[in-house]
Amino acid sequence: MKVVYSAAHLGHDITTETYMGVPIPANEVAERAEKIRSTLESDGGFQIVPPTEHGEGPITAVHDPGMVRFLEGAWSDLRAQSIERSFLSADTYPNRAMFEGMSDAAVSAFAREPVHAGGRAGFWGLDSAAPLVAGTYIAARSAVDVALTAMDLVLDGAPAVYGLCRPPGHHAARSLYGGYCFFNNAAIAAEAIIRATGEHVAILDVDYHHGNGSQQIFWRRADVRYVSIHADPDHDYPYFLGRSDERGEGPGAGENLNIPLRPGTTNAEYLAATDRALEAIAETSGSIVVVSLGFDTYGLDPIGTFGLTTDVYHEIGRRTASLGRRLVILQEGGYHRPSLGENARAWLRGVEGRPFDPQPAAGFGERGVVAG
Ligand code: SP5
Ligand code: ZN
Repeated sequence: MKVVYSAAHLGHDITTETYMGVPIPANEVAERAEKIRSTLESDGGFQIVPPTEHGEGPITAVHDPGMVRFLEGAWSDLRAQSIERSFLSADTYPNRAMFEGMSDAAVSAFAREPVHAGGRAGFWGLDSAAPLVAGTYIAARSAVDVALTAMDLVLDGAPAVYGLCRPPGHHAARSLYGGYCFFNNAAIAAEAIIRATGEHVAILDVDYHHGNGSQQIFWRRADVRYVSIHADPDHDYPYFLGRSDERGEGPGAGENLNIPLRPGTTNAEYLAATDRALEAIAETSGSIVVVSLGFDTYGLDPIGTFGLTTDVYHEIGRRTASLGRRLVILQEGGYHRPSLGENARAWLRGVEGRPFDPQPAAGFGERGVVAG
């Protein structure tokens, strides 16, 4: 299988994020993608290829151009405003209650994009966990090129291609970045597939978190089915979306399927949810599925609560391929760095129908289960 990878992700290396107001060591770090790349290289069955440039057009097909301009210019604007920071995170978010009682017209007149960098980050940002550094925009652009190059290879006939996207994308909505995500790589690829083929597209999101951005972007769309298995938002980020009664609206009614799962979800429970998700995708007419692939469902993940093991990723990959559709597989989250490479290798070998071949040297095999 071809693996699309760009070293430009290295420019977005983060040391700190904020969790409930407290600075903690960052989870979404450059080492993640390097670990996956080196493990896939050692396997010998994967061919690493660079992305080609696709420009801004496919990005503004799903994102607000104002947000693209903010992300492009934020770092130099910070410097121009003589604000010395090692990273940019929001200072103030426009909580909807700030405008309570005001008419829609008044809100759109007053809730303009602020001038100050801290306010601009709050205007376009979802949370304080996606700090921006000097190389963030270039890295985020490269992740989109990785996704679109994987898509090109699939449109050219490959049955499955893996795009090692970093930063990830599925929390980024049309006019919103956050949750470690800047551009929604999977949504951009799905939209580009529709424009190239005219076919319906399905997105299978198996990251631990609900992909609120992908859901929002395609909420009213009849030509995209978004199916997500994730931690119940009563227990985890992104807290405000991801419930099973969110089914899409208008032409998109019924095209959104959320399968929230409890903390402590086991392999067996997850596989049952996978079968439900795949059944919902099998009902659709398209020939290509975009996979938002996360390994934060792993038993040892530092921010997840599920108990999945490496062997089950092989089985999920195998079942996903048994749909008989071509797959554009894009990396989202997954933060237990020692196991990331093995988990990716297992998933992708499952897709290819190659046997699960655990590497004991990695130290994390099929027993990576932790309690609670
Ligand atoms: C792409 C992706 O996986 N984004 C995830 C963003 C999650 N950000 C909030 C993390 C909240 C962590 N909560 C658990 C803390 C355990 N100490
Ligand atoms: Zn996640």
